[in-house]
Amino acid sequence: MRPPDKRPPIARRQVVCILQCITCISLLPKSTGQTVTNADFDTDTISSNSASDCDGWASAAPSGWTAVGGGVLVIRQSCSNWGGLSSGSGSNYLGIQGAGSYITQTITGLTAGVPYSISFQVAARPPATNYENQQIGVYRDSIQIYIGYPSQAAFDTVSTTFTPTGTSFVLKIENDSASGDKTVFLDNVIIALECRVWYLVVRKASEYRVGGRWEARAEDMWRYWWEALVEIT
Ligand SMILES: [Ca+2]
Repeated sequence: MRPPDKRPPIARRQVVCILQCITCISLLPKSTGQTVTNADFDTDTISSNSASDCDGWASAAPSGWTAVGGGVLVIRQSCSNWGGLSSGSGSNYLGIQGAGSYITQTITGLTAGVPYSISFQVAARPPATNYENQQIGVYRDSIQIYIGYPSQAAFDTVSTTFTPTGTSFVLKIENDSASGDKTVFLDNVIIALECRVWYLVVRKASEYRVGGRWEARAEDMWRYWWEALVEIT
């Protein structure tokens, strides 16, 4: 059943519609993603070309990132010395070896209070008999937004969402394993504005779906936009 019509007068609706359009136009272009410098860990060249000796920067950071813990290194795809995995994204991926080692990068240009997604490819160093329970954590400033045990068989793409409180934050990706020789692999870090406004509009419209029919009228869409924008701010 259609809910009571609580719409304000037409003049106010027109003003609201104009504000909605301005807001949407300002938000949607950013859905192409935020800049993450050297997100694919392919900026740096690994000097060695042998099949087994195919990593670099055991005590330094990859370009664009700060490394802490001394166990951060860039690894060539399919490097046998690190288990032979390949992410399939570019020439290299990152290895974070040793519990407590991590990388950071300041991400800028965000819109406070609006949800973003972060996705990345992740794996753990094989073989399982020696390197079980390798854990990776992702943090927005000091707040954990992802924790997981990556596969040792292949890279997987995982994602999570977060809502920044300002226009920038420090992204931290850490080896959160228990102590010991444990290594997590990382590649292809992508941060993008979530299309949550559209999602909420569709969800709110579906609330008025009765008997398989869409009861929402086109003229009601202004309200769904408004409610969606209010909900995310
Ligand atoms: Ca890569």
